[in-house]
Amino acid sequence: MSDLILHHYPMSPFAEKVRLILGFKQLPWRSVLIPPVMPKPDVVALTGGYRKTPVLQVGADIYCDTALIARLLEARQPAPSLYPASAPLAPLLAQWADTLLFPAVVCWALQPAGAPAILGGLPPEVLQAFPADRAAMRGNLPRLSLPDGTVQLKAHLGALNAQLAQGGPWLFGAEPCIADFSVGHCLWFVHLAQPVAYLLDGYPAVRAWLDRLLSTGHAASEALSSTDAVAVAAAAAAVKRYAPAAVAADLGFEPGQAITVAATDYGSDPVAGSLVGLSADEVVVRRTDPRAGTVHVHFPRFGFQIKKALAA
Ligand SMILES: N[C@@H](CCC(=O)N[C@@H](CS)C(=O)NCC(=O)O)C(=O)O
Repeated sequence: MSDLILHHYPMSPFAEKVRLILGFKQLPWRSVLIPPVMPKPDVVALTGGYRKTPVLQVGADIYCDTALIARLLEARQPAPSLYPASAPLAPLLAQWADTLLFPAVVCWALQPAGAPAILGGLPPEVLQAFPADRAAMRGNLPRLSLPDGTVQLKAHLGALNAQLAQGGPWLFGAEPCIADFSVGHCLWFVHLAQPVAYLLDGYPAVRAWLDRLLSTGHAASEALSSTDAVAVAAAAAAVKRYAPAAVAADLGFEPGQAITVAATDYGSDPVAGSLVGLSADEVVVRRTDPRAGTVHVHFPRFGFQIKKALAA
């Protein structure tokens, strides 16, 4: 039985990124289906407040954000690599897709003609809660209008199509890499919004590339309930497996210090605990939950703000 436990829901694009990476690396996993809106009591028992999807659990180690989850999976299964030496800019293109292509895609796919194909299967109470949940998660960030999002998405698709038409078969040449998975999960969302997926037909090299990427599949998974996943954490010793070995000096924080970590874009609910790992790439918070026990919650350093917790 695999110790990789993915907390996700089917229509989540960022979860699709991880599912495809698991397929690419042929890593079996356990699948915990979580609610697409708050409240998510079992997710929050593990993360301490982080509410985005997906989260990857390995025992009592909880990995937040797909940029970090991808690096963890690379450490677990180095071949085939997501980060080939021949494509040093691939992680930057992945970051662009995750932060700039993604909102344009959501705007296009969730327009009135596309939304039912994506959200139609949700229970009525979730569907009703969805707009207010996402508005609360966005906070003060403005939502892209359809005209703004469309013009951006078409420009992005044009550039991607030109790149793939000249080179290919993958974004950085002969093999898929992290950039393919980040761009891929975004365009998968357009593909899912069937009535408006015709947009992709205007970009034939992108369409063919997406079909190739999606044929990667998701590897084998086994279902697990979220309460059982919390019990897995409670039963596991809180061992850092792939975390930075220590709190590196000169990065502004001390080992054991009380801190909060929060995303700097949306869904920025802070996670509080003591600092047990810090590098230029990753921050690890140790916290104790009444049900999950002592867990280590891991975040990428980029896209997250660490704050010293104020004394009570
Ligand atoms: N930077 C994050 C973004 C994750 C994200 O925005 N996920 C969306 C779903 S695809 C989300 O959390 N939506 C709200 C929710 O699931 O509650 C990552 O790479 O994991």
